[in-house]
Amino acid sequence: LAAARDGDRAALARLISVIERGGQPARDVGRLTYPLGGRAYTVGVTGAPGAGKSTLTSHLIRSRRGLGSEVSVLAIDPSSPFTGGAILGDRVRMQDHALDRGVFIRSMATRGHLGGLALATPEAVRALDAVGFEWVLIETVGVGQVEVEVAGAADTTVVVVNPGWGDAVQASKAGLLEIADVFVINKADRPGVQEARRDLEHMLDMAGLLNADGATGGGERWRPPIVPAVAARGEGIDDVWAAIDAHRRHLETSGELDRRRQRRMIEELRAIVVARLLEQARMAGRGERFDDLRRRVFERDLDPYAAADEILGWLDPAAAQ
Ligand SMILES: Nc1nc2c(ncn2[C@@H]2O[C@H](COP(=O)(O)OP(=O)(O)OP(=O)(O)O)[C@@H](O)[C@H]2O)c(=O)[nH]1
Ligand SMILES: [Mg+2]
Repeated sequence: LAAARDGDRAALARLISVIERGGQPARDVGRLTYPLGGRAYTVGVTGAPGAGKSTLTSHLIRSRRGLGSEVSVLAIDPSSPFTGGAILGDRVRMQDHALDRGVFIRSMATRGHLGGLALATPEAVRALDAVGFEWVLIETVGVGQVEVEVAGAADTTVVVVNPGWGDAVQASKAGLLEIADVFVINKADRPGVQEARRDLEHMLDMAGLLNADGATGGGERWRPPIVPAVAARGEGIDDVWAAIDAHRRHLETSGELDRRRQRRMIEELRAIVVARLLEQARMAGRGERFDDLRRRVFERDLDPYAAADEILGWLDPAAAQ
């Protein structure tokens, strides 16, 4: 950690590997990085496979580097057959920054980490925060619930869609509409941009009507802006940053940033507790004692709730994991 804070990028990469692998060493890293953080601002970039997230991210990096900020990127790899090539693709598209020491790009997969990506990602973000990155961009493919959750756990979430029939509807089905703070219609060099914009506006109107009783905690409600871009040509990048910056100002002036971060913290705490209980239950669910229980439930000697009570009784709250 000390080396990483001194700017040693290889040390930082190793630190993130430790977090990825999980277990006690990851927890030690977390204990050390946590008090050092709190300054980084996180931006999630998500969307369907191939929407142009990496291309956009690469330009977002370049643009913010132009202002002198240090930028890091976590590219989350859900390791699904869908996106098998994602890591390689990201490496290729982002190699422009390979020689820039103000940029750190890292792909992350979930391996040993208890709770998987949902828990490993905030831990990795805290490591990047602790070594002093002002910006942490998190690229995830919005395919599954966990990936959508990971992207939505950023301070500002950018959802990338493409022009063309139904992409907005697909985004909505994937749960991306709920987490979007900014929409980017990327590949705006293709036909259908106006239709995509209209679909998104329409869906935002509907969502606004559904929440009309306004449990917003006061203040102006944020309506996600819709920004066209041609990432492949670097067009629209300033507009995307302007939208992100505006959203950040909105969160900061309304007090919503702190509320969001608190909600996230509670969510994470809950997830840690659940993951640890599951792990303990998994351990308890082995051996003769469990076989016996299973047999009794199967023979209707014991109902499932009573069996669950019994299993909970086996768990050892003090067993640190
Ligand atoms: N026509 C056009 N193509 C683009 C644009 N932006 C990106 N692409 C192309 O779209 C393809 C996918 O781009 P990526 O940036 O890898 O997309 P991604 O969303 O990161 O993809 P995954 O991480 O695999 O989900 C590449 O061939 C890009 O060159 C654009 O604005 N217009
Ligand atoms: Mg990508």
